[in-house]
Amino acid sequence: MRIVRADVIVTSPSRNFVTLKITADDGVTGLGDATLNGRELAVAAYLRDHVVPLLVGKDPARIEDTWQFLYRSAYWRRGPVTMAAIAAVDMALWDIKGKVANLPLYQLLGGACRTGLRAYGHASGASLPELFDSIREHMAAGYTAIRVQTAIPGLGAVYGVAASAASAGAGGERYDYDPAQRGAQPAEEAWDTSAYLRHVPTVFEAVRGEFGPELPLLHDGHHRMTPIQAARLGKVLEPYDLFWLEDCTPAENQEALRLVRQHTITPLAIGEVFNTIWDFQTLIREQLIDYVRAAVTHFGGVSPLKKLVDYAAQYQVRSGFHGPTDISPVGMAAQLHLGLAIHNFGIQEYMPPSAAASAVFRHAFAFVGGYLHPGDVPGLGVELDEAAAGQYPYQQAYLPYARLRDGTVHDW
Ligand code: CS2
Ligand code: MG
Repeated sequence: MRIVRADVIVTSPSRNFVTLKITADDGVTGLGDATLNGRELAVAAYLRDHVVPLLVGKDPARIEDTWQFLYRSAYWRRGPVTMAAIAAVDMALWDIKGKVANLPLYQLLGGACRTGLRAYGHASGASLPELFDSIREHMAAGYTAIRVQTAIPGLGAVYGVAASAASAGAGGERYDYDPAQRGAQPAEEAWDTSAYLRHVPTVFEAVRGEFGPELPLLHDGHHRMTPIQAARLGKVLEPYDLFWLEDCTPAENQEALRLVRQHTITPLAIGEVFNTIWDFQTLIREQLIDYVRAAVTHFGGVSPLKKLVDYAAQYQVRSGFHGPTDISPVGMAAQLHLGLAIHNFGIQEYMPPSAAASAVFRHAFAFVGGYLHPGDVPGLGVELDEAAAGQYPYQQAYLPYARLRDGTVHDW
């Protein structure tokens, strides 16, 4: 069997997606997600100009060898663009292997360790009543775990807080539907960490008051605190028994988490912007985190993400794979197969794809009663409707960025 062609498909059904489609000489095809929010075309070019020419003629069955070839022969390793490109190839080859074996991917990864994957959804509000309504909406939709993000008094738009329907984004979709906003320039948001640190504990106190002690609650600090600020927030949130506090501080400096861990027992999740196992090594080896947040699309694919969770398992660290709308249905499918097959599964983030995206990416995975299942279709279980994809040309879009009151650029 030989790869005869590989196509890079860029489409924008409510948001931009980059997909690699590999075709083998017997006509079997495989899909891979290469979507890097706000930098999509960089990965598309990396694939088109540098990777696709190297794939044609290769044996699609040699997944690990192809991964090592793409990672090592590039000489320039790691980084979000490179690893998203390699991820797409890896996913597509696993898709082909599943179709050839006539098995869903999770069966090739060792079979199911559970009947479904518990998911968490994104509730948010500009006020407590709006937040409570959003939590109820998500519970009514089946979610049994809820991420809580809230507006901050004195600040305008902040990460994760849906614009109510009235002031929704250009497509009429909720703000938290996708943080990347179409346009030629990124939106600037004001940020004030002290105001945030004063407000968030009051919100979790109110949510626990309203919904009781059992509902698993998650919160995303979205990389905005210094280590000591993160330690403080983790500590004051302890009475509200969070499932996790995510990305509490930028973790390029992994040692920074030692200070956080020293001061709080609130479980910590990190890693959605990480691209290789090296980014996690100290965090896992020193038990500085409890969940790995890597996503298959940004971590180089199924093959390295499996190695990461196997390493994490030695330290009782569990998976919490990143699953916002900028992970395409192809990427979501791939990590659901992996999540079903691993023992140390923790929880799966799930922002449902839009109706337009689901029409372009017809997917076998399903969300029922708060749990996800990848389906039992051979391979990943996603078919790309290229005619439909052609209806949605790429549109420039950027993630917002943040500035402090004195104008300093801050982590968004
Ligand atoms: C977020 C993401 O879902 C999350 O946990 O951190 O929404 C993140 O902001 C986006 O994926 C950025 O593209
Ligand atoms: Mg996050």
